[in-house]
Amino acid sequence: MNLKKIVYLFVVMALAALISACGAANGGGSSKAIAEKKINENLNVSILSTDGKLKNGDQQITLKFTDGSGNPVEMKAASLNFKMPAMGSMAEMNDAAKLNTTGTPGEFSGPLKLQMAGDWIAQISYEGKETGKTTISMTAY
Ligand SMILES: [Cu+2]
Repeated sequence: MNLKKIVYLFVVMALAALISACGAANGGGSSKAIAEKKINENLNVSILSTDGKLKNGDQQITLKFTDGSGNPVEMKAASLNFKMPAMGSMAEMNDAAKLNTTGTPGEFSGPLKLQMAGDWIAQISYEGKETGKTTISMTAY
């Protein structure tokens, strides 16, 4: 290995360390988008998790509101419930995320426990400069 290669490797490693440090500073929270929806020209909502997947069982989930340019949109309150309509003899299921505000405006995060894998309807409500409700169809694995 020549010196150039060693310097190059060092720079790559330093960058990798920097990127992972930024990730950790992000509240150690959920950071990969699972689903996104454009509510209107000025408002988008996205659902994020630590690994970018919606899972059967326990997980940490984040709800994030942004404007058309990707900047945070502050909300006073928001909720996220996962509903599975009744299927045959199985009654309707509802699993709500226990969301809290985070250090980031327009971002709410908390634990979620889904009872089963399969298709769920994410029911989102929000209160802020705009107030409303929306749904996103999602699949848990
Ligand atoms: Cu079910």
